[in-house]
Amino acid sequence: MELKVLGQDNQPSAQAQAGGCSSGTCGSSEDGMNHLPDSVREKVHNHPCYSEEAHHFYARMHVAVAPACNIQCHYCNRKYDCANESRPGVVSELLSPDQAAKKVLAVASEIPQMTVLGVAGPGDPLANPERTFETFREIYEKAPDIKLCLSTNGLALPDHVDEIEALKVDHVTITINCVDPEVGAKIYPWVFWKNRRIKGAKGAKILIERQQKGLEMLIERGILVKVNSVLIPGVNDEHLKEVSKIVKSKGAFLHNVMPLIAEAEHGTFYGVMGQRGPNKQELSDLQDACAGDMNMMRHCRQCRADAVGLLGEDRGQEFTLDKIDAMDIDYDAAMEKRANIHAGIEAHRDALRAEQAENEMPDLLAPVGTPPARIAITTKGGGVINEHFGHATEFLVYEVAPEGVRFIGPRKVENAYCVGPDVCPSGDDKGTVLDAILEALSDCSAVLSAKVGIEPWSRLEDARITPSGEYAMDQIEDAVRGMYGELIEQGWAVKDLNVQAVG
Ligand code: CLF
Ligand code: SF4
Repeated sequence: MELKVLGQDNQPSAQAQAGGCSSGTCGSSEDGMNHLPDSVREKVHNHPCYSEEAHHFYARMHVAVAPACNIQCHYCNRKYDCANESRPGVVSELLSPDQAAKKVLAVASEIPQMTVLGVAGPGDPLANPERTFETFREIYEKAPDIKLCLSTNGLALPDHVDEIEALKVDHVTITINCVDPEVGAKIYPWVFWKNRRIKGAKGAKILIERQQKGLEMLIERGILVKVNSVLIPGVNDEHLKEVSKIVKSKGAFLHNVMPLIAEAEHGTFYGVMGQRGPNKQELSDLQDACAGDMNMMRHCRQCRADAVGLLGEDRGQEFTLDKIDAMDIDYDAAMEKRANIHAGIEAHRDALRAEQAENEMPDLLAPVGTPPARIAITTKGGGVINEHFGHATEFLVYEVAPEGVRFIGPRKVENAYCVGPDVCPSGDDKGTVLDAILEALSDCSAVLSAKVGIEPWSRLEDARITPSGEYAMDQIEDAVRGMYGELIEQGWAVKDLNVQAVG
């Protein structure tokens, strides 16, 4: 069957065939949502963070309108974006609400797959309520087809639930790292509350109470809540299981456990004190432990506060203020085009599901007891293997076992191995970039790309990672299953999954 999705030029391409995790083991996969009421499915089906499947097809954007913050986290340096949703060490350009609204209309016109506008920093959106809500108000009035999304530390949340509801901000993320003030005192040195700086466990207690109250108020009003937690080994790792239980019991929709990234050069308290982040296995073990209680998000990319595009890509440079000023935007016309394109994407997803339902899958992919393998893939979106190894800036890692396939998470590589003849690294530089990729994939037994060059091919083989270009344009999960079969036939050596730090 020929299936069409949009490429970066927004023209339908015949390259894509499928999308998402069909195993139902990803907490936020569409299959895992069949039990949800229609009203909730409607809120989730095209939100790239709330649905793992949707993130192959739909994009989000953030506008950095909120500079101030009302608490201090030990993993934050105010020179950078709020680390509760963003990758540490990244600085976004601050916009006024008017500039932000203009940018949103420009992006929505140029990238019709963009369905969600989030405000996530660079400080705390609700410590800057006027700027945040002015931005939302403008978008609510001018672009009613865009979903609004907000991320907060929760301290000011109960004061703003009415406005959140009135502006139809249907998705709110609260970063909850603890429910015990003694644990909180190790994460938050102070909170700024009622014009006073309150330190230690006393301050953490206020923050926790406000977060929980805000969560309950949002749930009462039918607003979807995602909870982010930063996993800090030795501080809140065991404790997060209790956090997950509690937020689930109160009605949170999704839990996103993110790894602490603490680098001394970022100048954060944890970075300077040498607090380590979790390794890949610690992160996925904790996500698994929490998954018994909760839908888990595993596809978070810890975006910038001004991110634009599909999760994992950043098209912000296409929408700088000078470029936006030069654009002539007819949003009514854009909305019509967007509606048509969204209908095409949904038809495509329906066709995929129908196709998957027709394909008879064996109950077991291999005899019981066959060890699981981790397999990395490269994709530009659309749910297929369509990215060259040398162009990838991230790898998606899947784990496949006799019982099925599940998504483990993305692995970012700081530099593409080869981004074109002008900037392609050479000699030692190329070797260094490749070393970093091999390290990122050290727990994987195979990597599937649209194409793999000769040099990386032999380095991958030396590292006992089987490269393959045979699955180009295949649906991701089909390809992963196929490669698992090949590995079994070859009698591959199982990898040690206890690997280096995430990040
Ligand atoms: Fe942005 Fe966050 Fe809304 Fe998504 S991001 S405010 S819920 S629209 Fe998404 Fe980015 Fe992870 Fe956030 S991948 S950092 S979870
Ligand atoms: Fe930094 Fe965000 Fe924490 Fe505020 S809430 S201190 S901006 S990480």
